[in-house]
Parts: sequence; C-alpha cells; structure tokens
Amino acid sequence: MALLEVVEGDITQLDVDAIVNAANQSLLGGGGVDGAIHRAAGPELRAECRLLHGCDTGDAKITKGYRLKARHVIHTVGPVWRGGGNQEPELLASCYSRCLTLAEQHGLKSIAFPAISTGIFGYPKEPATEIAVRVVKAQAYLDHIIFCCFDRGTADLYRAVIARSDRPT
Ligand code: AR6
Repeated sequence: MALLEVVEGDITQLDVDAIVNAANQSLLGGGGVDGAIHRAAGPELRAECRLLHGCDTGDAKITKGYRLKARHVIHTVGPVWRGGGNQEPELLASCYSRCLTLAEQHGLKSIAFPAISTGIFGYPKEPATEIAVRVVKAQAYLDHIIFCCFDRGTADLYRAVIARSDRPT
C-alpha cells in the first residue's frame, strides 16, 4: 500500500518523480496550476508540449520537468463541469488512472496530484475528491502519492475523505 499524503502548498515546489498538471486540451499553458507549472518549469516545457499535439479530456501525456524539482510533468485534461450528467465523473476518474498508468510505464515511484478540474473547470470539490481518493487507492505500483492542496479547506476535505475511505463499511 502506497503512502498517501496530503500536503498544503504549491505543487511546483515538490521534489517527486512527477507532478500532475491540470491542463487544457491544447497543452500550451493557461491559468491556475497550469500557469504556475509552466512559469516554474520554463519555456522548454512549452516547447516539448508543442510536440504532443494536444490531449483529449480524460487522457494524459508526460514530459520532462525542466527547471522544476520534479523530474517529470504528467499533463492531464480534466472535464469542465456541466452539471454532472455529461460523463464528468468517468472522465475525472480516467484522468487519475491515466496519470497512474503513465507513471508506472515510466518506472516512477512518487507522484503529486493537484485537485484536477476543481478550479477554473468548476467540478464540485467533494465528489472530485472522492473520485481522486478512490482511484489512487486502487493502484498498486507507486510508493508515494501526494495530494497537493492549494488551501487549508481543500486539504481538510482530502483528509476527511481519506479517513472516511479507510473505515470499514
Ligand atoms: N499548486 C497546487 N494547486 C494549485 C496551484 C498550485 N500552484 N494553483 C492552483 N491550484 P485549476 P482546473 C489548485 O483552475 O479546474 C487552466 O487555465 C486550485 O486551487 O488550476 O482543472 C488550464 O489551462 C484548484 O484546487 O485547474 C485549464 O484551462 C486546482 O489546483 C483549466 O485551468 C485546480 O484548479 C483547468 O482547470
């Protein structure tokens, strides 16, 4: 069972094998955590992303980490929240599982996730957190998984959802 950790702070500062970027389909940068990662990694990241020709919602692609402490960035495209009846839960779960699969395929043992889709893309935080915790707990390859939360409220929510998921049903 991997170590599951909740960290409050800026994902660009983490020293892990890969940080996950909550990107958009262009993979060419944006606001939120995407903007922060591109600023911290430097222009080489955008240059590599340009070669990837975008990414579908629910899928993920990997690049190097350039000026980041993290060795890689796994870019995933979460769903835009449109009320919940448009495959949003399945697509969000697919983001987490595609990131974990890519990490495994590249032999990576530690990964940090932001709260994908819960900022600009508007996914409600609690159901998004439940999906993140469920998918991550089902994986068996990585040693260390961090949920990197930008604020205290999000970190508290992750801790509560993890505690709930640890209780026998
Ligand atoms: N470290 C950790 N978490 C962060 C950071 C950071 N440096 N900055 C923001 N967050 P968002 P989305 C949190 O909007 O909803 C971009 O323009 C933030 O508080 O970054 O998937 C892309 O290009 C929130 O909890 O991503 C897309 O167009 C979480 O990260 C679009 O936004 C995700 O918020 C993607 O929207």
